[in-house]
Amino acid sequence: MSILTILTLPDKRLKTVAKPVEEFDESLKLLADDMLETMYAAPGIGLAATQVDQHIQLVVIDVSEDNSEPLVLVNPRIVEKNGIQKHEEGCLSVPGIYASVKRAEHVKVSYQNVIGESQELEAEGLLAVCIQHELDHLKGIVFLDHLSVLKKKLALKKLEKVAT
Ligand code: K2U
Ligand code: ZN
Repeated sequence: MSILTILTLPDKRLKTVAKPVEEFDESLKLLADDMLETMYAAPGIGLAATQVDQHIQLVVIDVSEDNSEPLVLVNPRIVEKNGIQKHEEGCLSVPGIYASVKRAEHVKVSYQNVIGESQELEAEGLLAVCIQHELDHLKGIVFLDHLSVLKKKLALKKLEKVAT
């Protein structure tokens, strides 16, 4: 297993739209394992393949207190969402920047597991936030893109300072 390099803004590769996974082979399993190890080491509770410069529809998530409940979502898509919640978000690709983002309170996600079996998951609260945050990454979207023009500008300016 390996710790992978996480892309950070302003890297344009974070804007790449990920392609569907078609081959459920050993390399997919290895990438998912490396992403989980990278996420736990960060530490984080989610990581999208886009963030490690692998532009396929794959995310890993673990919102448990003791890193005991890893989720590997392949070709995930939200099939139902309702309610609204606001949550302070950060991002491993936007170090040191935090902002409140509005998202759906409850989501139903359809996805495949790492061996290609179709699955469905319902989530609310922090898990729902994390799922929406990670699926945004697969569309080339970071949480700053949900902010007002002014708030995003201020955040990017702060990011520049944090980076220098
Ligand atoms: O995509 C990422 O960078 C992973 C995020 C996922 C996330 C962001 C906001 C809210 C929920 C999940 C990282 O895990 S950010 C670090 C973090 C760590 C613990 C709790 C919340 C956020
Ligand atoms: Zn993120």
